[in-house]
This record gives sequence, structure tokens and C-alpha cells, in this order.
Amino acid sequence: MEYRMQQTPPNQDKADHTPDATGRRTFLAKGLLGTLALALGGSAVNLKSLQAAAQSGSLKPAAFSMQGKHPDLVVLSDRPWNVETPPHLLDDRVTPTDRVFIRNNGLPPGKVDAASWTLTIEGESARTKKVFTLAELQSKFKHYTYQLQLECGGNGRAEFSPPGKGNQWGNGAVYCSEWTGVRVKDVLEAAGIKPDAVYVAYYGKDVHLSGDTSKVPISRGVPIKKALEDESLIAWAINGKAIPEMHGYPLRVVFGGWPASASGKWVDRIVVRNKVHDGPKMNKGSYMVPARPIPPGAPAPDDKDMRIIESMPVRSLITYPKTGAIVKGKKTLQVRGHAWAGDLEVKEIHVSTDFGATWQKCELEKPVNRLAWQHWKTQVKFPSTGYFEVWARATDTAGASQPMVVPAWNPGGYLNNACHRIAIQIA
Ligand SMILES: Nc1nc2c(c(=O)[nH]1)N[C@H]1C(S)=C(S)[C@@H](COP(=O)(O)O)O[C@H]1N2
Ligand SMILES: [Mo]
Repeated sequence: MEYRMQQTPPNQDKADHTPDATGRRTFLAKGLLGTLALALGGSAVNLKSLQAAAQSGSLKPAAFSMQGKHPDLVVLSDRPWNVETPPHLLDDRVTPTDRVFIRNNGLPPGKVDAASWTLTIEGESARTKKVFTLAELQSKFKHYTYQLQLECGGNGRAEFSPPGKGNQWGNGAVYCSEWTGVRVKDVLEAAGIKPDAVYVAYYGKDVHLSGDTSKVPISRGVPIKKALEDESLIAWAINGKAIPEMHGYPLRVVFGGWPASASGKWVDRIVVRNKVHDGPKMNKGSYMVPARPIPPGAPAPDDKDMRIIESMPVRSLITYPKTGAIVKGKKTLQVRGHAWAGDLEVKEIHVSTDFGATWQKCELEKPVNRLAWQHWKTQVKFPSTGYFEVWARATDTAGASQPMVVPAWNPGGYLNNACHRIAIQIA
């Protein structure tokens, strides 16, 4: 369960949870032209920066190597680790753990002893303070397994102009894996919830980037109503195995459909609050958007004029074919992917191969459970050979569709749910 940067295939002692600080990345110049050729269909902004980098020779994609992770994930930063998944690697119905994006605000806790791990429930609106060992959580409460879709609030940020503050995520900071654990509500009810409870928040054991152990890198939460839903979990397993170190070993909370920042990793404390939680990253514009729209590039409003992001907006991905594909010898192609809509369901999804002039409806499956993403597919018939873009646009049960261009600019670069676009050449 250990992650290391390394250049040789992994073969570490599975009991050691200490990350390797001496990790290295290799840089490959090859592949750059390929990247340029495939950069179509995303955003003009990215394409320009790729071209500029190519001219100056400064862009060298890094080869990524971390135990348990797919080598084609894209590293945005390595301190803290922020690593995204190219959409074509998200083609599976249930995302394999090696393809799950990584978003850390601080440094993982290092060596973790699951046998002595405890979870404390407390806070102004908890009737009693309760402490559970991991084994007690597992033996005292009923287990549930759900497929839950999680997306970083900043997914798609790279397309905002001027750029939003933070990691320049493309479209791959999203996934849907299968989580197993106990319900947040069952555990909170064991402690008792006072009627004035408003918010439920996590604290984790990760370390602030400064190394200062008195500082908390992130502590966020959700309103009590979301916390008490059936699908809100305190989980110890993903896809049937212990959660890997990078994703919160040994315990995390999972709130599907909401910004993944609410789904705390390495969780050792849950607080029931009588007011909106005020932990780090619940303020100063983090995971907030202006309550009223502001012009692109305008200064960030005060928090009182911002709203905390809750359920994520409708969105979809095209996971097959891979952008840049050159298709030979046929003009009809299966196109497929997933769609999701925060707390809602996706009602329909369409694709266009003529830049949004006309749309064709796709086959769409129901979610396997609430808050799981939904699979869609369709046969696309291209009218001729040549260059095409495929755009996908999902519509939720409340009637909202994905915008075709980047939506409301906001200082944090959150909530870009514009249509996903891929480029195809029919040869
Ligand atoms: N303790 C802790 N929990 C955390 C974070 C963190 O830095 N520390 N990052 C949050 C953010 S912003 C996201 S998007 C998700 C990412 O989860 P993943 O790395 O398992 O994909 O974890 C959330 N939970
Ligand atoms: Mo995030």
C-alpha cells in the first residue's frame, strides 16, 4: 500500500506506508509531438500554451511512476501530489483504483498503523463524544457498498481565461469507484445528534505543507442533511481493497456528487457543528463561487458575497475513442463515456460532430445506485473523411444542460462543466 516515485517497476514491502521523499521523475522529450497533435478538442488556451512551449523546447512530459498508479496519469505537481487522469483512461464502468486522480492539499501522514487508528466523533452538536477503533467501526455498524462519483471542484479549471487560481486541471479530476464502509448517519447517531446540528466536517491526519504540525491543511464538510443521506459513507475500502495511502488509508469520508474536497482522507475526527464549519479551506474563497456573477478577471469578492459549492453541476466525459484517434477504413464509430449530475440524475445526453449545429441522442443507462455516474454510448456516422470534433452534452433531471463554452468565470476556476470535446480524423 505504499507509493513511491521510482524508475523501476514497484516491488516494495507492502507493510511500509512511508512515502519516499527522494523520488525522481524522468523526462521524455519524445511524445511531445504526439501530445501536440492530440491537443485538439480541449481548449484554445491549452493549445496555444503547448505550441509556445514546443517552440521554446521547455515542455517535456514527465514519465510518472508511483506504485499502484497507471503510468499515463499526468502530474500537475508533486509537492503536494496533484495527478490527473486522461479521459480515455476513465473508460471502465467502475474506475480501477490505479486510474483515480490524486489531489492533496498537504502531505500524506506517512507511516500509518491501521490497528491503532481511531475515529473520534465530537463537536458542539454531538450529544456525546465517541471514539471508535477501526475494528469497532467495522464490527458495530452495518456495512454498505456504493459506486460513488467524485469530482474535484476545480476539474476543468485549465479552460478558464484568465486562469483560475490553483491546479490547472484538464477534464480528468473525476471518477466513480466502489466504496465500502459504514454510514455516516449510523455512526453519528451512536454519538447522538443535537437538534441544532447544521454541519458535519472532517479532520484528517495529513500534514500541512509547511511541516508545521499545529496547522491543518484542509478541514471541510457538508450540511447535516447531506451527511445523513444513505450514501454518505465512512469508508475503509475502494473497489474491494484497503484504500491506498494516497487516497486516505485507512479511513475516509465519501460524499458522492459534491466537490471531492468534502470527502476527507486519513480521517480521524468528525465534528458535528452548530454552524457552517469554519475549518481551513472553508474560507477565503476556497470551494466558493461568487453569489452574483462577476466579470472575468475581477477581484475575488469577500466570503460573505460568495456561496459554498454544494452539489456539482451536470457534466460528461467521452472516454472512447481517445482524442486524436485516426480512424481508418470506416465512417461509423461507437462513441461512449459517462455522465453525472451531482445529487441529481442525468436525464439525457447528446453528441454533436458539427460543432453544436446538430445533436444526436445517445443511449443512456440508469445509475447502478444513487450518486453513481451513468454510462452512455452511441454510433456516430461521419459524413466524409476528414477532421471532426465530437462534443458531448448531458442534461440533468432538472433540465439543466452542459454549456458549450466555459461557464461563469470565477476567481477559483471552479465548476467548469462545458461540453467535453475530442478530435477525430476519419482517414
Ligand atoms: N485530509 C485530506 N482530505 C482531502 C484532501 C486533502 O488534501 N486532505 N483533498 C481533498 C480534495 S480537494 C479532493 S479533490 C479529494 C481528492 O481525493 P483523491 O486524491 O482520493 O482523488 O480529496 C479531498 N480530501
Ligand atoms: Mo479538490
